[in-house]
Amino acid sequence: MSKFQKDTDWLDFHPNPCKPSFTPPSGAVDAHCHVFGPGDRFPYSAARKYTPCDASKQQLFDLRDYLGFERNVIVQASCHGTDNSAMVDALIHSQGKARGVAVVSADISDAELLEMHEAGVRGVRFNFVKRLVNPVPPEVLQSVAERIAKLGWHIVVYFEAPDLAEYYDFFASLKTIVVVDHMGRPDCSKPIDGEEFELFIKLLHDNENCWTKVTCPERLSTQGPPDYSDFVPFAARLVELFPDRVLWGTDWPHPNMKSHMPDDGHLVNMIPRIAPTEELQRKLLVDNPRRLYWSE
Ligand code: 0GY
Repeated sequence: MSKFQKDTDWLDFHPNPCKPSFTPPSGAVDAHCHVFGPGDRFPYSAARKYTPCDASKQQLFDLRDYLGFERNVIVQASCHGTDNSAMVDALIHSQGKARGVAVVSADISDAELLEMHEAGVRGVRFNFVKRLVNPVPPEVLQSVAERIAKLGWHIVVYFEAPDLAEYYDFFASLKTIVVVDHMGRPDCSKPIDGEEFELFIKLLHDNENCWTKVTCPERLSTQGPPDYSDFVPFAARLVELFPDRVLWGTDWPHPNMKSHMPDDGHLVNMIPRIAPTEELQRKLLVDNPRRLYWSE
C-alpha cells in the first residue's frame, strides 16, 4: 500500500475523456499541466496543503497523444514543494516534448539551476495563493527573479483576483516575461468590465512582457459543465486583445477540483469558443508556447 493516501475529498482525474471533435493544429502544446508523484517514488512535500492522487508522466503523455497535442509544459505543483524531481524526471523522459516550470527556494545553487535548464526547465513559478502555500515575500523572490533572468527563463505567477492590487507593482517591476496562471483567477460571475478584471487587463496592456494562460473553465466558471459559458467571454477577450501573449493548457490532473472533474476532451472542444479563428488558434496553441519554451 502506498505511504501516501489522497485526501478523502480529492477527485481523481477523468478516467476516459471523450475524443475531442476539435483537432488541435499540428505542433500544439498543452502549456499547463502537472505530474503528481507517484508518491512512493517522488514523495510529496511535508509542507504540502493537500495530498493528491498519483498522476504519472506516462499517464500525462498518453493523454497528450489522445487529445491530439504534441507537447507539454509541466508546472511544478505545490504538493511537491521545492523538490522538482518528479517534474524533471518527466522532462527527461519526454524525448524533448516537454518543458518545465520549477518552484525553487532563494538558496538554490547556480549548478542546480543549470542542471534543471539542461533537463528542459524554462521558468520558475511564484505562487501567492494562500490556500496552497505560505507565500514568499516579493523581496525574497526578487533575487530569484534576477538569477533566472540570466538563464533566459521567465516567471509564472499564480494569485487570485482580489490579491492582484497587492502584488501589482511587484509584477510590473519584473524584467523577464511574466506569465499569469488562469487569467489571474477572475470571478466569472462578475461583469467582464468590473474593477478586478480591468486591473488585470491593465497589467497586460501596460506591460508588454506580461502574458497569461486562458485556462481552467472548470475552476473559474460558476455556471459549470458542460458549457462553462460564463468563462468564455473572459478568455475570448484576452485572446482578442493579446493574441501573441496567451497560452492554453488542460491543467490535468486538475488539482483541488472538489465540485466535479472535467472531461479533458470537452476542455479541448472549448478552444474554438475562446479563439474563434485558425490564426488565433495557431498562435495560442503553437506559436506562442513554442516561442516561450522551445526557442532553443
Ligand atoms: C493549478 C491549480 C491549483 C493547484 C496548484 O500548485 C498547485 O498545487 O497549482 C489550484 O488548486 O488552484 O494551477 O493547477
